[in-house]
Amino acid sequence: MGEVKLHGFWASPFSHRVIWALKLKGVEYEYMEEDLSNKSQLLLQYNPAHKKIPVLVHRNKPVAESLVILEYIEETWPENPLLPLDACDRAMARFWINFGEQKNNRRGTRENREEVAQILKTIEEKALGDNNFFGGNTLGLVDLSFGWLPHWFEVTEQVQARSYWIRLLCRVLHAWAQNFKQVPVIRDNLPDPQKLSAHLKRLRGNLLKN
Ligand SMILES: N[C@@H](CCC(=O)N[C@@H](CS)C(=O)NCC(=O)O)C(=O)O
Repeated sequence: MGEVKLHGFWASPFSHRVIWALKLKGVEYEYMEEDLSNKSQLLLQYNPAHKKIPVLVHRNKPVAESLVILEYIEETWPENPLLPLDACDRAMARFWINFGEQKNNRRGTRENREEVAQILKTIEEKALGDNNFFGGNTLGLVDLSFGWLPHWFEVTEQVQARSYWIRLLCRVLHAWAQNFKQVPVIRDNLPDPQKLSAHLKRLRGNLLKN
């Protein structure tokens, strides 16, 4: 203990990406919950550019940004690989992670629902195809990077009182989401849906006020 620390926030899908990767690799770590309204001095020191969680600290050296952390974990603990061995397949995995991330960052903008649906359709048809997981039969970094979809997207949809339209529109992606949530490491490390829903409602309420 003490060698690996993770600064995170219980409701953050970005923290969860890192938690899942560490657990899948069997890496022991100490978890430091951050109060995002009163960030610790250590967090500010470790991530001075963004001042955001997650930050992984390994042997007293910080690594910030969830996708950068995932790559660091994969390089540092190569056992149970989360990226394909073939360089071309690895490049494709990184392409889809990048694609999803750019689209994920635009979720909060005025993009309408049809556009979001189009993005999800592209991911479903071009990246997932007939596979159980993005990497084939086992979970990999692409799955972890899209891991906000099954739980957070679902709870957000409920908070916004919309029907769960992805289930109807993207059946293959929906089936993937169910596979994903059944993997023990994922199933056992998801925030409580009721608590998350209350948290997202509060956030939405604050956003609507401003
Ligand atoms: N691109 C970053 C996003 C991290 C992020 O947005 N973290 C949020 C919590 S979900 C945060 O620390 N917010 C605090 C703030 O913005 O002050 C990543 O992938 O790590």
